Amino acid sequence: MRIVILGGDGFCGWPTSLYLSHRGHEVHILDNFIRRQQDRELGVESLTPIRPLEERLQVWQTLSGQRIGFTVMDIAKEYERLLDFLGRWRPQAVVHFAEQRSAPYSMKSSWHKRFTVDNNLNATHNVLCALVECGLEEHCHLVHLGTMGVYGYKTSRFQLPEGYQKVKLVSPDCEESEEMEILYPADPGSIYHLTKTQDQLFFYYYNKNDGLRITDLHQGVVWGTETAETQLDERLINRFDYDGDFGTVLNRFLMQAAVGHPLTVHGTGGQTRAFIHIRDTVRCIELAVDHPPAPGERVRVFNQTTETHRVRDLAQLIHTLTDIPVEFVDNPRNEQAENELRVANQGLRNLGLEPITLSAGLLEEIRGIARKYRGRCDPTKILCRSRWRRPPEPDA
Ligand code: NAD
Ligand code: USQ
Repeated sequence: MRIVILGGDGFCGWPTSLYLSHRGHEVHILDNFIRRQQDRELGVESLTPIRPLEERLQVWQTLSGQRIGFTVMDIAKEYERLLDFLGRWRPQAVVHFAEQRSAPYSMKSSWHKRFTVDNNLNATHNVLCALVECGLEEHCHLVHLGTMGVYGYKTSRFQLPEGYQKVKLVSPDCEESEEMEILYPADPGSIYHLTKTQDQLFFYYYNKNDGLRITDLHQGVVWGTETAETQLDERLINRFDYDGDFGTVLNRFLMQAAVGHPLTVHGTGGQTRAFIHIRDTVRCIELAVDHPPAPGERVRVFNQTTETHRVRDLAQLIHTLTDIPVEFVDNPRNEQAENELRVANQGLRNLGLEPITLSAGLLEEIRGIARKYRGRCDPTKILCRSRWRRPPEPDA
C-alpha cells in the first residue's frame, strides 16, 4: 500500500514509518521538523541521540533495502504543496501524526496557545480539504492520532465508549423522548486537548458531506521508546522526551530513576490515565490501516490504549524497583486531583491487537536506555514549569 506519514520524524511517527516499511508498504514522510525546533526553543534535547532524518532514512535503506521517501513540508501552512503532493502520489492511506502534542507546551503562554490552535487545526483541515480537492474521498483512508483526553478525565459510573455514546433526548415541549448516538461529550483539559476535540468535528463533517473514510484513534499516554526496527542500529534510535513540557509521565519517572532524581508526582498523584506501549502504537496503526471503514461508513473511532494506571501507583512501583524517592510536587495543571477510569478498547483487540502491558522487564529495559544516555540529561529541564493558570497576585 502507498502510505503517507504526516509527522514521520516524531516520537510515534518514526517507529511507525519503519514498521510499515518493514511490512512491505511504500512509505513517504512529510514533516517540517517543528519538533526538533521546539527542542531548540526549550533548550533541551531528546535523551537519546536522534540523528537527522536524512541519515536515519539512509541507514534504513542500507539495512533493509527499503526506501522511505521524504519531503519537508509544513502541512498547516503549505496547502498548495500538500495538494500537489497528494494529487501526484495518490496514497491509499494517510497517517496523521503532525500536530503539536504537548499539553504543558500548549499552556506556556498566549503565543503557545495560539500556535497550537493554528498549527493543529490548520494541519487537520488542510489534509481533509486536500483529500477532497484531489478526488481521493474513496481511494484514500485517513488515520488520525487523537487522544483519550477528548473525553475528559472525570470519574463516571460508566465505561468510556469508543467515540460514540447513546443518549436519550428529552424536551419540555414534547412528551416523547428521542434516542440517538452522538460523539461522547468533549471535555478538554488543555489547549492541546481542545484542538483534538475540534479535530473530531472536522472529521464528522468531512465524512458526512464528502464521504471521506476516516479512523480516529484515541490514544492514551505512550510509554517506551524502542521498537524492533529502531533497535536495529543506534542511528535509527527513537526520541525519548524527558523534559517538563514534552516528557510523558511514565517515561519521565523511569528517566528520573535512572539519573537519581526524585519522582515528580503532581499533586496527590490520584490521576488515573490510559496507557499504551510504543510497540503497540505501531501495531495499532497497522491494524487501522489494514481495516479501513467501508465507503459510506461513519468515522470509525478506536480507543488506542491497553491499560489504565494511577500516577502515584506508577511512582510507587518504580520506587519499589529502584529505591528512588517519590516527591509530591504542586500540580502545575488544572485537573481533578483524583479520578477513576474504565475504558472500552475492544475495537483494536477484535482486529488482532495482543496488548503489551506493564511488566518489570519492560520497565527495566527503558530504565536501561535512560541510564545509558543519562549524561545527556539536563537536570534543570526536569520540572514542569508551564502553569495552567496564572498564580494569584501576592497581597499588596
Ligand atoms: P511528536 O511531536 O514527537 O511528533 C509530531 C511530528 O509532527 C514531529 O516530527 C513534528 O515536526 C511534526 N509536525 C507537527 N506539526 C507539523 C506541521 N504543521 N507540518 C508538518 N509536520 C508537523 O509527537 P508524537 O508523540 O509522535 O505524537 C504524534 C501524534 O500522536 C500527535 O498528534 C499526538 O497528539 C498523538 N498522541 C501522542 C501521544 C504520546 O504520548 N506521545 C499520546 C496520544 C496521542
Ligand atoms: N504527571 C505527573 N508527573 C509528571 C508528569 C505528569 O504527575 O512528572 C501527571 C500529569 O499531571 C497528568 C498525568 O501525569 O495527570 C499524565 O501526564 P502526561 O504528561 O504523561 O500526559 P498528557 O499531558 O495527558 O499528554 C500525553 C501526550 C499527549 C496525549 C496524552 C494522552 O503528551 O500527546 O494526547 O498523553 S491522554 O493523557 O490520554 O490524553
